[in-house]
Amino acid sequence: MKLDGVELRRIAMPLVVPFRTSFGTELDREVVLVRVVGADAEGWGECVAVSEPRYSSEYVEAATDVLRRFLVPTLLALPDPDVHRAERAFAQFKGHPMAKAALEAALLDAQLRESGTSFGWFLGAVHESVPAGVSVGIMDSIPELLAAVDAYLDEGYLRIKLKIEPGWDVAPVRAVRERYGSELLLQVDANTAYTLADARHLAKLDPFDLLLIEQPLPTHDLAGHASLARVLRTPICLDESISSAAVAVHAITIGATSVVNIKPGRVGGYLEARRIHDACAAHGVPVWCGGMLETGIGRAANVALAALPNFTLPGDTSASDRYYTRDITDPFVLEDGHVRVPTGPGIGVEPDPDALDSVTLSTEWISA
Ligand code: SMG
Ligand code: MG
Repeated sequence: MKLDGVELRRIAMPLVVPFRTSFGTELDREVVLVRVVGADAEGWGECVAVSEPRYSSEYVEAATDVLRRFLVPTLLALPDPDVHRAERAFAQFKGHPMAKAALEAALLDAQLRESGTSFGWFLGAVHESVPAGVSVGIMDSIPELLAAVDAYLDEGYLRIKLKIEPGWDVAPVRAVRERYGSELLLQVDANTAYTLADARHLAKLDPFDLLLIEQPLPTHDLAGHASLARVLRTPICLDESISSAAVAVHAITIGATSVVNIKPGRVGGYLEARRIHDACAAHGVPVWCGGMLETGIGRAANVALAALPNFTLPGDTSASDRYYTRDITDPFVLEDGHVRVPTGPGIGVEPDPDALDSVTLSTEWISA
């Protein structure tokens, strides 16, 4: 497809409630949106990098810089740009998967809109809607946590994920398990907050029959996760560690992970995300779709991905109102605990121009 240029748009969206994890507290979601403009269609992508390099090394300003200086010019220089050629061209630059994923998603959206096909169709979605879980941040007290979980369960969320850190782990898990009983699908996410020396402590979570413990140890410590897996009964699920299909296969093979969280931004795009899905399926390892507090743009694409067959656990693909009072697209809503997969061309949703303007901090245009 012939490209006219690419717009980078910085937005800031206030979250409905602060989101506290073991690495920090988010109050506002600062996002770079990418718009790829072609002769016959345009497409949108969302960069999931956060404001500071605390989840991973990427952050908004760095992602913008690498997009502006390296990725967008590389895309615009391709004689016949398409998503597969773009992915290969981006590979010459090390790292920056979130920046690459955003531009790849915008290009893919444009390509699919041009051909009138949906993200779900392209990726191989087999469901019309996907089960929604919700990720519940670290709170100041157990009563406050239980009130939040009560409200989410009332809304219909099918699975609860508690963010944990040293000092906020066994007690909140026990409180939630005792209040809602053994039926509740419950899991925890440590975002790398522990070390192998905490293995005995983490084993205290075993009696609570968690679906999984997500990323207890540092990002690059696959061997440590394999050791921990031999001590815990709770299955380990890697998030931060899984940067590619090759790493996923390695982690599975050495016994470091028995469930995988897939986030397209973390792995460089939807093409690699689908490869991870396929590789995990081939190894009999279930996957689920992670979340990075996306707006409707990123959420639309994630929900399509989550409709692939090996996404057998509810994802962090919550409804728009869990994050934002006013999303920039038509909001994603919960219907019986599920979120509907868009069926229109591309990601199937559009930003609302007024909503978008009201949150825009800056835009820049890079011409072909
Ligand atoms: O999008 O609902 C969401 C957030 C889910 O907990 C969530 N994400 O490590 O899985 C994770 C965290 C990272 C959040 S960083 C902003
Ligand atoms: Mg996580």
